[in-house]
Amino acid sequence: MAEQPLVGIIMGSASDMPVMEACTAQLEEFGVPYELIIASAHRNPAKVHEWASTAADRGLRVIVAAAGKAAHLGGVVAAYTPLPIIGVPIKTSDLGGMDSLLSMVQMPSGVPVACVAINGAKNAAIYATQILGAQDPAFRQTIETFKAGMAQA
Ligand code: RP5
Repeated sequence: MAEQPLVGIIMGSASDMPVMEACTAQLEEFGVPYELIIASAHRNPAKVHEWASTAADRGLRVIVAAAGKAAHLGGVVAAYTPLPIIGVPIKTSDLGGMDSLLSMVQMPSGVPVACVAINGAKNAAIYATQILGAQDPAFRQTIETFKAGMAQA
């Protein structure tokens, strides 16, 4: 039987996937089971609603939401779930990702979306694992080992 996904990754377009491969690769290296969906807050709002509103009951513990341009995806997902959201603003051709960053990070009071750097997909995976590690000693150890490795590099 497949492992229960703990991290849910949602991205606005298949065009975000090359950036988000740094997130999936890091989660795989850490042994964190995840699920992945492509759904846009603007193009597929019903799909986003269905996925986000069932995420917690399906066993997910943290969500990574990646989007570019008018990047409302993290905020829309946050509206439908009690789970913590980590936003990944995707670099864009017109405004270099500042559009994505500001759309994602400037959430109104009451609806937080944590936000990593533009194209910060690897950090999103690390942060998601840190959130898991706050409750799960195995993932806490994963992060401690990772940090110890960086200190030796
Ligand atoms: C956003 O629009 C996506 O997250 C993507 O970063 C951006 C461009 O999407 P495509 O036009 O490449 O599908 O919704």
